[in-house]
Amino acid sequence: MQKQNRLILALDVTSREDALRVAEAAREHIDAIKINWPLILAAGPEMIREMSSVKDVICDLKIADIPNTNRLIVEQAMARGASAVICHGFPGEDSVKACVEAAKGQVFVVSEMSHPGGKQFTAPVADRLAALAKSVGARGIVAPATRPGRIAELRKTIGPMEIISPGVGAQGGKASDAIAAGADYIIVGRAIYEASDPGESAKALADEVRAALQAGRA
Ligand code: 3DU
Repeated sequence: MQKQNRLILALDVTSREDALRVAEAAREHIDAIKINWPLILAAGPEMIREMSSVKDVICDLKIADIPNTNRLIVEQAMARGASAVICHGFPGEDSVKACVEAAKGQVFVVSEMSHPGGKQFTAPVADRLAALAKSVGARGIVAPATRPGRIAELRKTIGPMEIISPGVGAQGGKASDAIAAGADYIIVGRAIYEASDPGESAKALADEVRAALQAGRA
């Protein structure tokens, strides 16, 4: 996955036409496309392959099952061209390990979720979920742009592993805050695909990220 714009497009649209339109418009300003259930259910799993010809695809299936089922799910996603998958950590070490093995390490584990309900069950165990991700050799974690302080905290647990961070825009988080707190990439959906000009919106976010990085270096 490139690390040029540090922007991952969450392509939660529900038709192939919209997916192609938004991906094409945002293409030069993003590093990867995250595909979740809405697009897969609406337009089929072949969207993974189709989008992988535009950018690297992260399959956000929030995988959360027993190890054997996790393995089968990850194999299907990778066989269609996914570069990485996202799984939950709460099913336990064996379940996360099965994902890591099947994806050859290309796994992001959800830690604290970004929505208000994320405080209820995920926040109290987020550091343990992040430590689990590290111990099984995952690539990184998903941490909330809505609570940048938590990104900085979780960074202490995982060291140089990657942090991808949703919650920018529609959920109230700011791209610059998430990057300043230590996120490697921000994940943005509605603020791009619901914009009247998705390409312009993606560009503005990528510019904001660049400015935050420069300010951090100054
Ligand atoms: O709020 P947005 O429209 O920018 O979309 C955010 C995306 O990130 C969406 O696909 C959602 O399923 C995913 N996500 C979170 O929003 C929060 C998490 O903790 C994990 C994933």
